[in-house]
Amino acid sequence: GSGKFFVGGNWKCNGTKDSISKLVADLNSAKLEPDVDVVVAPPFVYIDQVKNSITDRIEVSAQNSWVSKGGAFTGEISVEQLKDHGVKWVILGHSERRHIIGEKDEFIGKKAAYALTEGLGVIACIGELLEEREAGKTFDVCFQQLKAYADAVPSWDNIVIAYEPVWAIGTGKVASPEQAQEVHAAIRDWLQKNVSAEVAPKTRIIYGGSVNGGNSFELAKKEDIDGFLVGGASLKGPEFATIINSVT
Ligand code: G2H
Repeated sequence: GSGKFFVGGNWKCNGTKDSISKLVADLNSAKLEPDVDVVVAPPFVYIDQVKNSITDRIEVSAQNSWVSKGGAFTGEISVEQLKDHGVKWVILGHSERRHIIGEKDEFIGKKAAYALTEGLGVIACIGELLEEREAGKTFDVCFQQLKAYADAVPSWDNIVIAYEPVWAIGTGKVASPEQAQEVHAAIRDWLQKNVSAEVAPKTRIIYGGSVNGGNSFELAKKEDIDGFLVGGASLKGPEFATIINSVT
């Protein structure tokens, strides 16, 4: 793989003050391999609680951010507000925001550019739908989504790419290590040809989609899989720790 192994827990729209307090306690007491960047992304309203209770070993991410400076944007949360809470990362371009909420490539690229300019790290998600995979368009779709980031961002220094095939998200149908590796290698090749020979080897490309404590070890062995973005299994402290510790 490239760079330090990176594991993110995307809690999505889950949790209560009580359940999150238990999850944080479990994570604080878990034994985690030192050579892994670990990030959790709680819902906005619990960021303060998590930030105030979680070990410094684990950084906090948001699940979204506004596309520009805050102001008259009802219902949005600005990058400045996230930074005010000590948030270090933001997940952008998640398939649930693309396909349920309707966010488009260009808007996502602008969000990434703004967050990076303001100093947040960006977990930039991409991934194809089942019908796109079946039509042989997996690479086309991923490259188009990558291009939207590449056209907008000022630098790739603080970007982690998350490849999340939509058919594997929350379905229990994980991509095989070979399927994931094939796309990760293609992404790295795309970076090499379209961004730079320097960025390609050092950018971390993580896999997301039904990762759990039982499949993470085999996936982590693959050359171009540099970590994971974990949804459902990140809500269970011990299982999330197992996934973190699958670093090879
Ligand atoms: C993919 C993933 C986390 P899950 O969305 O981003 O979720 O692990 O539940 O498939």
